[in-house]
Amino acid sequence: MKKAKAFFVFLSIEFLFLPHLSSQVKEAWVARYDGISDGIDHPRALAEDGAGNVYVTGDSTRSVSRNGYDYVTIKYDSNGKQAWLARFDGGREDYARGIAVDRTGNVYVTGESFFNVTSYGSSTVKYSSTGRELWVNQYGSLSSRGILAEQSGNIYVAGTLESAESFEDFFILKYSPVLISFIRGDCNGDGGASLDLTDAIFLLKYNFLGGATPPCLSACDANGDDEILGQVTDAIYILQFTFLGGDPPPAPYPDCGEAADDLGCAGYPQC
Ligand SMILES: [Ca+2]
Ligand SMILES: [Ca+2]
Ligand SMILES: [Ca+2]
Repeated sequence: MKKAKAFFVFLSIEFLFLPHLSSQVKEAWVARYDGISDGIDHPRALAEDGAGNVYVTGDSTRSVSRNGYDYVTIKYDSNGKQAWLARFDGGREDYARGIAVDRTGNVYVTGESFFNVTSYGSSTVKYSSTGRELWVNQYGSLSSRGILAEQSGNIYVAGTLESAESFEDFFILKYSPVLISFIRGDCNGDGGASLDLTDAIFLLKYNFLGGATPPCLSACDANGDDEILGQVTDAIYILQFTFLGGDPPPAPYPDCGEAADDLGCAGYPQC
């Protein structure tokens, strides 16, 4: 009987404290995504970037008949407003399972894909900070479950690897960025000492007037944000540096140096 009384007192005290505990948080915002034709949409993983933005990825049907899944990845700003949305369709079924964000806001998503009727594996996708797909890498017989982005640019994917010998195993796959040597900002490829008006013009012509393709797209990324297409920001960056005392391009500049090549560099003969 004593025990029963003590238990009742304990419950009463708990009850008294519950309202205080539940008032410690408030709903700041909610966001909802309903995909194609009110289809089936399942979030699977979350990440944040330290700047208040939050990222979610998951599976989303891609047709009116609700057959076939793609990855859907969404960035929300600190107010819960959608900043961008990217779908990945590897051709068949794609189920997202993990997401990570690196220090410059690039986003990595991994999951499972069916390559054809009988074979499957992981598909890992890198998006720029504005949600543009930069690359896709696939690995057979791997069912990805999580992903980690290291500050240095390395990516780790963890999942289950299936094989005839050992059935199903823990598996970690490390991706390292492909490094190339170039001078940032030298869009026309005539050398870092010649980073000038002509580089900005070369880039603007390429982007907006059907001009020649730069020899090294990564060199045109003067502000180093992994974006050049359809933008004026890199040309403005070059002009501000050249004429208005703006900041120099981030490394590699002014000397040749190695950096990740996410944009495509056919060749940079100056280095
Ligand atoms: Ca839906
Ligand atoms: Ca130049
Ligand atoms: Ca850029």
